[in-house]
Amino acid sequence: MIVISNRLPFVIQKDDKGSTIRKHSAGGLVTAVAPVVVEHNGKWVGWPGPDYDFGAPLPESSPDDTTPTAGLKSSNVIPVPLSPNLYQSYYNGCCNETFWPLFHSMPDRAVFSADYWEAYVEANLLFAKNTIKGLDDMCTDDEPTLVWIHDYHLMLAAHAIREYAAKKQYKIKLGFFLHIPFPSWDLFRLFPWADEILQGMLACDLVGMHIHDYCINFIDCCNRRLGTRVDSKDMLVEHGGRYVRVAPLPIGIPFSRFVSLAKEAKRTIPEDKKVVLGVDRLDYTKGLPQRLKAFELLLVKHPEYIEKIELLQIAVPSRTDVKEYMELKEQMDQLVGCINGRFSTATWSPIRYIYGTIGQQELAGFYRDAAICFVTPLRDGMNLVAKEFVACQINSPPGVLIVSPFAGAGQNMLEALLCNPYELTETMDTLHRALTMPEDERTLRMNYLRKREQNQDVNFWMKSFLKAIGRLSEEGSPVVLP
Ligand code: GDG
Repeated sequence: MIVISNRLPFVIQKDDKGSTIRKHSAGGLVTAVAPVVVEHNGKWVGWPGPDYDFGAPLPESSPDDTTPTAGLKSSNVIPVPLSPNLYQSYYNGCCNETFWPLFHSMPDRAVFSADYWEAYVEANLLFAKNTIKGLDDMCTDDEPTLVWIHDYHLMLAAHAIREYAAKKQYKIKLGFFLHIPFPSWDLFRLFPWADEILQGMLACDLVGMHIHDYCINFIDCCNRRLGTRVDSKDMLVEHGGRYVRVAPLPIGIPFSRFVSLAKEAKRTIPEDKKVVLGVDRLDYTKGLPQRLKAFELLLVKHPEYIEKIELLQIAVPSRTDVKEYMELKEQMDQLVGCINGRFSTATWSPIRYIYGTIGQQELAGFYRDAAICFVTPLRDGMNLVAKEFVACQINSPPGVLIVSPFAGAGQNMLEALLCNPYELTETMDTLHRALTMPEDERTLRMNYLRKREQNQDVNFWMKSFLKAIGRLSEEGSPVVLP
């Protein structure tokens, strides 16, 4: 198995003494996929971070490393060299200023630039070339090698890999997973190089997305833009004499790890305190200003909550060199200041705002002890915070999850309270309903939510992906389209 993602599963950094070390990345993807790459002696292709000097030996994991990437030897890792200029235009430019807003259905924020696009094509080709190096080491005559490409950074990488494998007569299966939404045709068509993106993704055998709606959007775009024959019922797209399977494969979380973390976490929220919790990267897709305004409205309409509840918002700094993100930070600072200034008393402030990252153990404690988790993105591929919250809800009686229908999680976590974050009164009313929900209803809803996340955890997701790609015949043609 070869996994390709924009970043390696760890960042290579210099420590105080100038030695090169690995810094672990804690995401669910790494937790689930790294052990499988280790077990099968596979490879991981990705950018190692700005501190790595190309040509220098890659650091091995330290003997006391207990993270999921500990077993990844340097021979399992292929770092992709991207110059600072290329990285700027490819990653900050095309990925973050174009695809991120467009795919989150915010076209007014998207920048369309031929320079960015050129950098994106170049970077994708570099990722593909480095993957090809891995193929030479791994492809045998027996089992096909699985090449698993992750996310919107690498939508063009598959084509060159497929061509090379065909030339060498290597058996491979190419899989792609998109972690963000796939937009509707009407938005996708704004991208001037839409054909290339679709063709790039169709160079795979399987295209996985979080939910059915995104799959339908993708299939519709293939049909309308490329004129390909599609079967929306069986989710197949015919392309280049092959059939590409498109499948909803909602990602899960390492459920049992979060339960253990929650069991061990110290209590930092006193038992008599009702905390409404928000945990997000500071990103304009997450609906943070709307969330603060809905909370403010609650204090206006229901003054009985004054001195009784608190909004604890963790906002992790993200893409801090992009203008939109700097502006959002300013806006949040102002809103928090205004609301706290307006409602604070001598002994209480309504909002506790952490601009930074906290440890995962502490986070699990917050998830466990919060009365409500307030997940209100304007658009979100899935949203793992909603899932991590329910995993950590081991107290009795439990809290309540509020989730936006515009997050993938809002489509699958059916027992959560849904609210439209674009409408402040509805959001405020939902918050009030959650705060006053009877204990037995909370318990019933939470039990169902937890069961589903436990059964469909991140390992289940990975196995589902492997099963979906394994089901294809060698030619990639499981059924014939009418
Ligand atoms: C993309 C898609 C999709 C947050 N604050 C802290 C912290 N976190 C961790 C959470 C969670 C992760 O960050 C955030 O995941 P999300 O899913 O909410 O959002 P994105 O980063 O936008 O992820 C998203 C996901 O990919 C997976 O496919 O669900 O839709 O946008 O795991 O726990 N972790 C720690 N401290 C913090 O302060 N340790």
